[in-house]
Amino acid sequence: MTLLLSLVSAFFLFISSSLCHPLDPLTPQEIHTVQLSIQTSHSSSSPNITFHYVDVDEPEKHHVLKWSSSNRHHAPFPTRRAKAVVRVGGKTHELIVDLITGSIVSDQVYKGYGYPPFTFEEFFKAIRLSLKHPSFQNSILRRGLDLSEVSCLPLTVGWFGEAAKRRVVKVTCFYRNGTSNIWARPIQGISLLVDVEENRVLSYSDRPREPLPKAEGTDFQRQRPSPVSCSGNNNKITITGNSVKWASWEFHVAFNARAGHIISTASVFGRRVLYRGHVSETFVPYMDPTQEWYDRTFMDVGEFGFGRSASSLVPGMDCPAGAVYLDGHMAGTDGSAQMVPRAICIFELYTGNVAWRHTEVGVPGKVITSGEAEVNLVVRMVATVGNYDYILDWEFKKSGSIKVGVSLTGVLEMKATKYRNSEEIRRDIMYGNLVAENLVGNYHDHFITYYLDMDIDGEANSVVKSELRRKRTKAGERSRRKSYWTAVKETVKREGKGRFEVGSKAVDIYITNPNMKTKIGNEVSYRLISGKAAVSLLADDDYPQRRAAYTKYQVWVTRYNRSERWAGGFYADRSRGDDGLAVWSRRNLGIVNTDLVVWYTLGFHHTPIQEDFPVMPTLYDYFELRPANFFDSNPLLQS
Ligand SMILES: *[C@@H]1O[C@H](CO)[C@@H](O)[C@H](O)[C@H]1NC(C)=O
Ligand SMILES: *[C@@H]1O[C@H](CO)[C@@H](O)[C@H](O)[C@H]1NC(C)=O
Ligand SMILES: *[C@@H]1O[C@H](CO)[C@@H](O)[C@H](O)[C@H]1NC(C)=O
Ligand SMILES: [Cu+2]
Repeated sequence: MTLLLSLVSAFFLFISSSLCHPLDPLTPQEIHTVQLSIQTSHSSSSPNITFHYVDVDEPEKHHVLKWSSSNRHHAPFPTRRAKAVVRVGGKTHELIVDLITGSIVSDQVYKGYGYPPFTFEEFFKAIRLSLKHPSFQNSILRRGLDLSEVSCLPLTVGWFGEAAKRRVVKVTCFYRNGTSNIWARPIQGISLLVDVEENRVLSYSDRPREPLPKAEGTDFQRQRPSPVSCSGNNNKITITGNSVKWASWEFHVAFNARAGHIISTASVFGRRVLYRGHVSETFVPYMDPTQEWYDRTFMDVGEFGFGRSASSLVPGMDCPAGAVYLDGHMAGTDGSAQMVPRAICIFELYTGNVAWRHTEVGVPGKVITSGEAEVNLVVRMVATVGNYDYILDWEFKKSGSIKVGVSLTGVLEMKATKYRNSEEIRRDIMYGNLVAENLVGNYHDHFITYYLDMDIDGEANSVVKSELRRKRTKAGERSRRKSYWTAVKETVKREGKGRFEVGSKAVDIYITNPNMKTKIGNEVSYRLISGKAAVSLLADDDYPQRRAAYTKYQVWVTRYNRSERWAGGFYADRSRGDDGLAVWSRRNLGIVNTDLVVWYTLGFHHTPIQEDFPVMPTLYDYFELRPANFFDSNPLLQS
């Protein structure tokens, strides 16, 4: 804190008293400063300003690096600013607020396609308007249902080539009457299109109805068993503000409404690995082309936000005993600070696996056995986006690996049907499977795309693609073998070639620092170990696919650019695919020995089954960033 005392502004001191790192998330006081400044500058319409994005305006990377490498004494604390996106009078404003003076640095109207994320209040408003709508009430009564047992939910509507000029949601409803699992009881056929800014229902439709699925067997609430304690030890984790030290790792954890948790400036044994990593976008398209379902093509991060969807973690269920919890702060619709208690947990995980071992019997008269149990550090959050729960883990290993995993659970999005048994279905196209009587679990995907600003021993990095290829032994080689395989390595020169399908082919991707060598001359690297192969199967000219074009490849590499963090573009709601990773990559910039960003997509093609009902057991996939010639030998023997 000594550095801060030398700075002049009293206001600055007030704000910074709890700040330790330039990438720290906005404090509640700072969020308040942003709210006040913007309301003051737009005072004539201030009651109607809605806040859609408020976050730290990310300081220039070189300022942050200079500050963190100077031991916090000499380099100045980077300028502390906030970026906000608000809607005023039907326009989207992008503002930068100086958090020291509280003044507006810039205020520009965004004129491109697409809209900022929805807020909770807008969703609630759409539900209230729907429940009050006379035609809707009539439909409910005509079906013999009790209005007080109806739950409605707004869904984003995507874009299908129309001139989108409104911020709308499509409201769809469910009948509780005896269950808390609303998703299992869709009132099929009714939908309302609601303009969340004009506060009115634009259209109403009640198509031929399907039977209401029954309530029995749909509830998933259970008495929670007492927590299993298999850890309970946090004295090896040091958390100062948002900075974490554990084993040989040091990193910074932040939280924002859009990405959820963010890992920054991660280093192992004092050597840099990852400047910044977080979920960048998701894409969840449903495979049902009918009127009620075709537009379910969600991009949850950009349309709503993983942080905004963060669930308060439940000790003993979400995180083991002994976990350390961090609260999350964000701006609500009116710009005021809101807190998510226990948004993030950090804990040591005894995986039950062996980190390394060996038994040696080759030494006469001895049996030598040595090894180590695997103990990792997990940074976790849970985003509950409507029906689904995403458990998002960053797992740090003592071996220098970072394992990034997602578990999917929650409730399927389901469609009512007249069928009660699969054998009754003859020629009807179902777009999914019968998971219970009168209920179809529709086919869909989950794509979760990560932003990974890799800095392997510094910013200047390259990407090397290593393909394992079969070779025939040549006639002259005088071998009794006919074939073998070898690794053919190639440095990827440009962004246009920095797109890979992994998982299905024998291809390894290395992020290397061509300027740094191990003692025996290998380029220091990290290897990307991919999870299951999963790219989008939709046609390139399908509208949802145009918006989420980045799901056509599982790995992309682009040159670092401070304004490129959201793979589907910043304005994802009703976007048209004219911004985002696939567009940036077309610039085809050189990516040799320069600052790089790797984008990785974890993908799940989900064909629902009965066990996914009424609530699904977790489905897990991960990728790993693993040191490869980064250390001179196994680092586990050094710790
Ligand atoms: C706020 O919005 C409401 C409803 O759209 C409108 O009637 C009112 O005039 C607006 N107030 C201001 C100050 O712009
Ligand atoms: C609602 O639940 C009650 C109690 O189980 C039942 O008697 C009633 O028929 C149900 N109403 C509808 C419309 O399903
Ligand atoms: C950085 O990204 C922005 C947004 O995509 C783009 O407008 C700008 O030209 C990029 N800068 C460079 C140097 O490529
Ligand atoms: Cu699913």
